[in-house]
Amino acid sequence: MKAVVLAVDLGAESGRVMAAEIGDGINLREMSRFINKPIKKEGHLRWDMESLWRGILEGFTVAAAQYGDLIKSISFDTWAVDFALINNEGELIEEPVCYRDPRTEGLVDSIETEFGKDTIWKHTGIRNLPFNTVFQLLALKKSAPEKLKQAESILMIPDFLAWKLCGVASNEWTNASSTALASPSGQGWDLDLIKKIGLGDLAIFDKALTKSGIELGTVSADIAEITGLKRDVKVLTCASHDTASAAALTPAGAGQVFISSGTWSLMGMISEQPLLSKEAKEANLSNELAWDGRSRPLKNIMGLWVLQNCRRTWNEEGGADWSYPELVDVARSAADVDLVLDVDDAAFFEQHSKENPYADRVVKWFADRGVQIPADEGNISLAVIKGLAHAYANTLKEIEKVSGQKAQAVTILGGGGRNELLVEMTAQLCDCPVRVGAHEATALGNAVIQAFALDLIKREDIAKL
Ligand code: LFR
Repeated sequence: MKAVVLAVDLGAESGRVMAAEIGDGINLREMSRFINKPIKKEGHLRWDMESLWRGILEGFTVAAAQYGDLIKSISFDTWAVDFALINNEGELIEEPVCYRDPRTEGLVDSIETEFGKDTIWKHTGIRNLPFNTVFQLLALKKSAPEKLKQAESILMIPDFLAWKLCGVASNEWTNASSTALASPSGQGWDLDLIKKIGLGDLAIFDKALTKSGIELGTVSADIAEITGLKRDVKVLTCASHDTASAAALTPAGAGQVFISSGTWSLMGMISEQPLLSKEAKEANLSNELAWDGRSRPLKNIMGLWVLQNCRRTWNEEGGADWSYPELVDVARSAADVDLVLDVDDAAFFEQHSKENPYADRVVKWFADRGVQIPADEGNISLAVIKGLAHAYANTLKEIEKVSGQKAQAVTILGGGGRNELLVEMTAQLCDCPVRVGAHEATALGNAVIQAFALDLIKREDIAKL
């Protein structure tokens, strides 16, 4: 083993600190794993940053005890679009709000009416998804403009965690590209757009963006003391948007389509240029940035979120204890129906709640279309998994059309690859080979970019992992 890098990888359901042992290949070992559960606080659904930070420090402590001097660097990747605002005293202005909070309701319509339907797309290559940072900032401007005025930095969640670890405030470019406020080719914040939509008087956009694989600083004295990490451990940027870290593992070559399948399913490709045609816009593709500055056109599909929340209905309300493999087993023996569940229906965006139980929404979706499905775990799970596989196959057709390229293969990266029924159904529906890539793709991509930045692996080896 030549060295160890620590990949902190937070997803919407759980977070983990992984130690990546770098030798001839890369081995990931879990140092800590913790639940991520947003909490309702001061009127909004917020990420519980304190409890996440505790889980992260626990992982650092375990890793420091196990690997000592071998640890060379740390980097963070998380979901995108959410942010922390920091004032000029270096304080957090408020706990970051979760993108599933309904605060942006109605804002897409009002921005489209005032500035035209395609303004944001034309500037950024990003589609108008209501949870995007741009709409969250506009919501905050309406409800608490003083908070925005006080802010000196906007830090996306991984930027914020890196800042807590080394004191350096930066805006890593893959995550910045998800805000719908930056140019699609990595040149930085789009100040014309920012001015046009009324956010131009803010101090938060005066920093240049930071590339992936750059050294920000080293671990602070306080954290070194608490965890046992050495002071000279570097804090690096990886592709801090989790999907961009996973997409770094897309096999090289033309026609390679990835699905980063976790809470969301992000289906897309790596492209030399952003895809900005009318067809790309109509297919609702967003041109986010890849770690190396190329483009990462992709589509958001609601993903395993739907199954995760059905499971919450059964486990939290019904007192059951279903695991995902058990749900796949009962789905296999359920009766099939002809109608395909639209997993992207807006009814499925908000998380499960006692008042609006999630599994019931699936049954209702069918009932609204004249089909009664049995309201048991097997039938509902089957409907969800089948609906997701159909969403993948339909999106593949759109990607092929927009890119003008026949897909050579689809690689399912992330936890979704463990769901054998989903993989089988996807393979049946897609007109090209479907393969399963790394299950821990977001953490692995994070580690690989660190290893590349430290000169421990070659660029051409990244796509082979
Ligand atoms: C996946 C992901 C998606 C992004 C969504 C919200 O974890 O990062 O790429 O659209 O979360 O941030």
